[in-house]
Amino acid sequence: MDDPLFGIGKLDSDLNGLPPKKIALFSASPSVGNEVFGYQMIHENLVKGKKVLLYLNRTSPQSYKTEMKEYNLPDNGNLVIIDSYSGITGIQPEQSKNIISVSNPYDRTEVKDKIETELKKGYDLFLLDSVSLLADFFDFEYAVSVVDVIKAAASSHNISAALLLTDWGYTSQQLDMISSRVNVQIDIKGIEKRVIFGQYFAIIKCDWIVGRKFSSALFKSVKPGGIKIYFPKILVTGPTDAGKTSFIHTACKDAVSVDRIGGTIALDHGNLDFEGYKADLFGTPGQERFDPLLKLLGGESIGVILIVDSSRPEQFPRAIEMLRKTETYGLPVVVVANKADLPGAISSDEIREKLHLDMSTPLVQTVAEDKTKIDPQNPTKLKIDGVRKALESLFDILI
Ligand SMILES: Nc1nc2c(ncn2[C@@H]2O[C@H](COP(=O)(O)OP(=O)(O)O)[C@@H](O)[C@H]2O)c(=O)[nH]1
Ligand SMILES: [Mg+2]
Repeated sequence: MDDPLFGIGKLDSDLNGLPPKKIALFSASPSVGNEVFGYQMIHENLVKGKKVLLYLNRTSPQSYKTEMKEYNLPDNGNLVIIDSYSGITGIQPEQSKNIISVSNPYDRTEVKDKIETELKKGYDLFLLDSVSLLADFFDFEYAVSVVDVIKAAASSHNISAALLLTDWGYTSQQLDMISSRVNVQIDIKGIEKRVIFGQYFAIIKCDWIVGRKFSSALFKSVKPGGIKIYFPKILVTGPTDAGKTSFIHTACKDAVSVDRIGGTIALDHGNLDFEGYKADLFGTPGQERFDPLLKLLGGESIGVILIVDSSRPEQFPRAIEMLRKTETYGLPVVVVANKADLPGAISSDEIREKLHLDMSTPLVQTVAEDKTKIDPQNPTKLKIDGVRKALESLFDILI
């Protein structure tokens, strides 16, 4: 059977999942939640038929499962939970064969015993939510000793384990005690300046992947959906009538086009939600009279989709010029050769040559979904395959 996964595309592709006997630490600053990483991981592994055990002291099993559902990451009824929360609050613990109550959560020995005894029964994945609550409830040294119990059990029973920690201001010596015991550490932080602009995670260390540098990733926790890698700005540009608006409206359900100036739609915006990624797509106008706007529109983009009309190579120099004017030349770019259906459409190779693209720049052909429905006054829906391929190619470069 395959190793347990993180359930987050970037982590799984960077780390090849979480191998047995390995311990992962998700260490979050207090302003950002790490619990969704737990939901996502549990869901992914239950769906794959793995046996998952959760030690829970942060909330009740019931609200935990409700939260999972709100993110559309439900447990499939097979999740086993050691409930250390109900005992603290005095809430009657939920009766279920999959819930193991800690009768006296103040009893240091019972907590460890319950974890150890249950892990012996054989699980693929163990999740502790959370280490910081153990440290606050008992003391830091005790939390570390629980990690040691988990480490030993994971090692003797071939279990992958993940620990969730919120850094409420522990000393670096304390954090090192946990850090030095885990095999992979993922920090989850906010980009903060009085308000939180964004959230990101970064692989700080990993002892089973060598010689590779990891990049950090912006993310959003989305209900429903869970953790999505987030790209704040992707520019969609190209000459007039190439199909920019059509592309954005095909890619994004809720796209809006603003500034109808004399029948010309000038700007487009759409929220993209695609295969674990979220992005804001911004479309530029193509007409030269809007050129003064281009630099502004291109600002802060991190990637570009350059759309050309395959049947109008005479517009290609203009397409390149749009990259310069939006000041996005040199950013990761995917070229979309649209209108592949038109009689004058030239081949990909010719387009590549005329646009002076090197082989590392992806070129994807797209075409209207239904040629018979094309209205020259309005954008049209494009075939989804091409649009998906273009987006995948760009995300491949960006991530
Ligand atoms: N034949 C054909 N027409 C298309 C295709 N894609 C878009 N169009 C049409 O081309 C025109 C310009 O498309 P639009 O998306 O508004 O281009 P923009 O100016 O780049 O935003 C519209 O009339 C669309 O219906 C395609 O693949 N084939
Ligand atoms: Mg348009």
